[in-house]
Amino acid sequence: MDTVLVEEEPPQLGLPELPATQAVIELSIVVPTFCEAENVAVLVNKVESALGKRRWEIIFVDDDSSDHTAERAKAIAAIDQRVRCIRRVGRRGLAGACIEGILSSSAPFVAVMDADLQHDETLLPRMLSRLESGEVDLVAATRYAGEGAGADGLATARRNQLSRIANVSVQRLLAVRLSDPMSGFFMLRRQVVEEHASTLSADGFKILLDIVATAGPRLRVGEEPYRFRPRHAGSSKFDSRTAIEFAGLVLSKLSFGVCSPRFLVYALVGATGLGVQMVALLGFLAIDGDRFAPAQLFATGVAVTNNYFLNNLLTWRDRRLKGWQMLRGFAGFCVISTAGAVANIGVAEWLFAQEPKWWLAGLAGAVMGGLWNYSMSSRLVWQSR
Ligand SMILES: Nc1nc2c(ncn2[C@@H]2O[C@H](COP(=O)(O)OP(=O)(O)O)[C@@H](O)[C@H]2O)c(=O)[nH]1
Ligand SMILES: [Mg+2]
Repeated sequence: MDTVLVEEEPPQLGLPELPATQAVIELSIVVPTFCEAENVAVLVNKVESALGKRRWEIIFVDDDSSDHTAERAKAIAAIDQRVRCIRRVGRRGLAGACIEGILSSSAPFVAVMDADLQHDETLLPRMLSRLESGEVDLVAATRYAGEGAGADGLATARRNQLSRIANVSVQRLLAVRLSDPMSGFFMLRRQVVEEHASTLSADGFKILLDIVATAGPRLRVGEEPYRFRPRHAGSSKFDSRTAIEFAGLVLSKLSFGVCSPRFLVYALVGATGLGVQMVALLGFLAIDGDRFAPAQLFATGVAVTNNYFLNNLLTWRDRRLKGWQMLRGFAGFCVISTAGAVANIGVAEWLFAQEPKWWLAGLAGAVMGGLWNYSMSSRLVWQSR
């Protein structure tokens, strides 16, 4: 297929590069895994057949899968030096796993592909040749354009529909000129990720979209069509949180990175908290209509509880607290939220004294309280950045 974006000058990414021909390993294939024990050995065999005598390696990045995927991968690595496995403990996330795998590589070119054999490994040599020719910086495999392309391997008709809707919105909103920006199968010059690593989002499922949107129009992108196959063994990890994260990534890119995808999920949880608070307030007042202060206290308590458990379930899913840690986290969250409420009231009162506009003071207080709660909970309760 033709190159989608062609720039006159190759991009100057600023880091010295070893000529690709001198590299010990020509291509690193990064494979994020979560419960893919039955697939890893089959994938290694298929890649071996596809790449023949090319100098390649596979890096499995496993998030401590309960089905012992990492053990299986390491058993292969023990007898095949082309295979490595990074086992991440206490963390979850497809995009973060891919970034970590890519950054652990020293090959000039890196591919990202799924472990479940949905991606056609026979495309790898052609993708590599296109990168080696210097014609493009990134080749994305596409299910939606070109001869032989097809997405029939998507698990359900609903997934297929969702994928197409997401594609169109991304192409319109972010001006990403890829026919399949949600593809999890692509190959690129490693330096592209080295250059942008600090601005890529570790949250979410859609690493290709993030790389292309972050690198901007200087990145020369090509596409290769393929037929997306049904999953070999195991089950998909796509769920509603993945969809929320995706919306978060798009909004984050639209806000030029000011709002992180995590913050947007947090804001969404905060909005549900507001609804819960109103319902709880109404309920209390319906029973005891004369006592507003205790009603408000009760409703706030319900909202804080709602927010804590939803944040633990969604916003910080990758760092989810369980058992005693969850209860300790709840206590911490209550303290932080109380301090946040004090900050909220303090800022609102101060602003109202300067400029007596109730909506401005109220909004500023709420923003202040929200930002405080987010940054403190992030650091102290879930201990992420
Ligand atoms: N390391 C890591 N890999 C993941 C995670 N979620 C999904 N994966 C892997 O990412 C790839 C794509 O996931 P999959 O469930 O097949 O998504 P789908 O093809 O969109 O249904 C597979 O190899 C999964 O094992 C995660 O949280 N961490
Ligand atoms: Mg899959």
